[in-house]
Amino acid sequence: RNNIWSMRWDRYYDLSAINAWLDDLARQFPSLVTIVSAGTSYEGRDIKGVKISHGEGRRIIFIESGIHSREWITPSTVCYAISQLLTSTDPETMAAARDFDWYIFPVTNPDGYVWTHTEFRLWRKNRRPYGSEFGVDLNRNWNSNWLVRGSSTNPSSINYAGPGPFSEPETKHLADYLRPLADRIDLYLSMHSSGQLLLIPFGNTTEPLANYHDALNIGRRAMGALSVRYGTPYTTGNVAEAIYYATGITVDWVKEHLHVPLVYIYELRDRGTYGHLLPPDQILPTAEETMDSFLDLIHQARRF
Ligand code: ING
Ligand code: ZN
Repeated sequence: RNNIWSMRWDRYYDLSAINAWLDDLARQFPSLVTIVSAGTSYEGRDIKGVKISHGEGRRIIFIESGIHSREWITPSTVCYAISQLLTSTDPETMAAARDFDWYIFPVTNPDGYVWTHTEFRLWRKNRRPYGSEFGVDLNRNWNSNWLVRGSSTNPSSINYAGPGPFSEPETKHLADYLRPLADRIDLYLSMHSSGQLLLIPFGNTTEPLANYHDALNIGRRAMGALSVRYGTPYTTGNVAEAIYYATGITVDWVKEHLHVPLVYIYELRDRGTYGHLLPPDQILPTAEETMDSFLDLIHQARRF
């Protein structure tokens, strides 16, 4: 049987290895780790996550990753964060683990993730068939300005938004899972790659949301903390401003419907040299610097 130390940070893992590791954690840390599920994917796979809690009912930090299956660095990075929350002896990390209920879902698009390991490394969408095509862009399928911008009605597009908002089991079930938690979520993170960006909703407009300036300042400071270890530069800004307009995205729905105070998209390493094919020797540094920024975000969220 494996344990928390059996996951290494110099290689990528497939879905069954990640899920087995999560199950092992629940056995190894029964008082801290609960296996949670955001339901079932189109092909019937469990959307597995962990809850790390030192006592029920604390404020929540929610991390969703792997909604785009080819962005392999995101599950690796959040698995590293899980390992740190459970084993670190750094006082700040221990306090962050102790003071919040952490919900972390490393692979929210399990069918796509399996496909990237077995058939096509650069698959982004889920695997539901539409006509002769496959897959909906799960980061265009949320019920917030669905299909308004940066989305396609064509199933062959990598940005196919689906036949309707929440048409896909992966997004619908995750939304259903989130709703009852909404009042307790302090910080929601949607993990993507690449580009080294920290993005703030909304994706359809550069009009600032109510707390935009606070969110921007908090994000900028956290990216300062991220860059300390290896000098990795990040740009912080509004989604629509920083990259391109897109709607039906997770974070817009979380902000608009759940009113979570702090909501960010991470676009992890790199800035185009390798893109989604980030070499395994960058997993550990990416994960370490990202964890540094999580701790800084939390430090600020406590005061927010
Ligand atoms: N980027 C995300 C995408 O869905 C995003 C996040 C959304 C960025 C909207 C900018 C605007 O396109 C990646 N890399 O998937
Ligand atoms: Zn993405």
